[in-house]
Amino acid sequence: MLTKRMFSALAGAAILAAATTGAAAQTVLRSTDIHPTDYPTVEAVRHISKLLEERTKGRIKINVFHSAQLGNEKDTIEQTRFGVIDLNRINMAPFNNLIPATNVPSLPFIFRSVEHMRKVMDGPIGDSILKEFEKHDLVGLAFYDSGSRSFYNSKRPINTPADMKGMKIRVQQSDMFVALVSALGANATPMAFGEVYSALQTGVIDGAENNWPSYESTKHFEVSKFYSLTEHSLSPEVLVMSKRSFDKLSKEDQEIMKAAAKESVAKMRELWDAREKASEAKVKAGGAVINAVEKQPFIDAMKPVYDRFVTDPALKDLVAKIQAVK
Ligand code: GTR
Repeated sequence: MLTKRMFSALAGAAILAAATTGAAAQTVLRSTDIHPTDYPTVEAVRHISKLLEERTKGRIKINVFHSAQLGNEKDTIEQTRFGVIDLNRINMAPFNNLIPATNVPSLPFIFRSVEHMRKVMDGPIGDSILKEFEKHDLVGLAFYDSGSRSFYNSKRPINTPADMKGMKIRVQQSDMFVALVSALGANATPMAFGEVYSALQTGVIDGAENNWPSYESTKHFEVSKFYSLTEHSLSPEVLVMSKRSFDKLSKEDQEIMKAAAKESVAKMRELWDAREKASEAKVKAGGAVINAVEKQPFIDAMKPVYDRFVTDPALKDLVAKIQAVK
């Protein structure tokens, strides 16, 4: 849904605007992110802009809209497909219902570690998933880290799936995440990221799930202090470009864009690793109660999720390939 605020943010700005600055026309790409201005994903896209400006002698740059100025993730997907937004840094989960292959890296416990995730997403498997976006008017440019997602709630520490029975847990707008939470005996409530704080505060929901930096930046720890280290999903972030906008670039500029996006991954990870530590310290100082969790009962409970979402032979093959990466 387009809100008034989003309309005014979009109004008047020509997309891929060829504003004439002196002799050379300049292309200003519009990029969206729901995170605040100092978040590693936002900084990473600014880094791409810097590389683009250098490499095109200022012909191309990116205007990075942060803090959901252009809307929540689910809505911005449509706008990116139509070319109203040129670039979108977003999690894989909101794509799960649209692009079947994106379910795979979001699956619970599919990755053994961050290193495993990075190796898979940086290699041919990751590239094959990026390619899937093209069938949906998008160009997949790069994957970014999102750490691991754990459950937090305002009631009690979660040690076993039984502790989650009947809890109302916010999830991203993805059927796979709904199934994940349901398989643990809780009630999943899909909701936009920006609505979660007040839903926690008013008791509309009991909890949610996210990584350290999002738990901290949203201040959810203030209203939902039990953070239980289930680390159930490493669902990565992705940077996509509107195919319409991409096709307007020259072949040479398309290559510059692709290379700059890939190069930004290292920069993002450097910022991410530091931010994870800082956020963990901040929520602990802010009163969050953290507990370690024995993961096996959670892993065992995920069979119905795999049974339902990994039925297609191509997805089965993708899961097997990921598991085979050492
Ligand atoms: C964050 C992720 C966002 C969004 C958010 C959410 O970790 O970076 O893109 O998916 O979680 O839970 O909605």
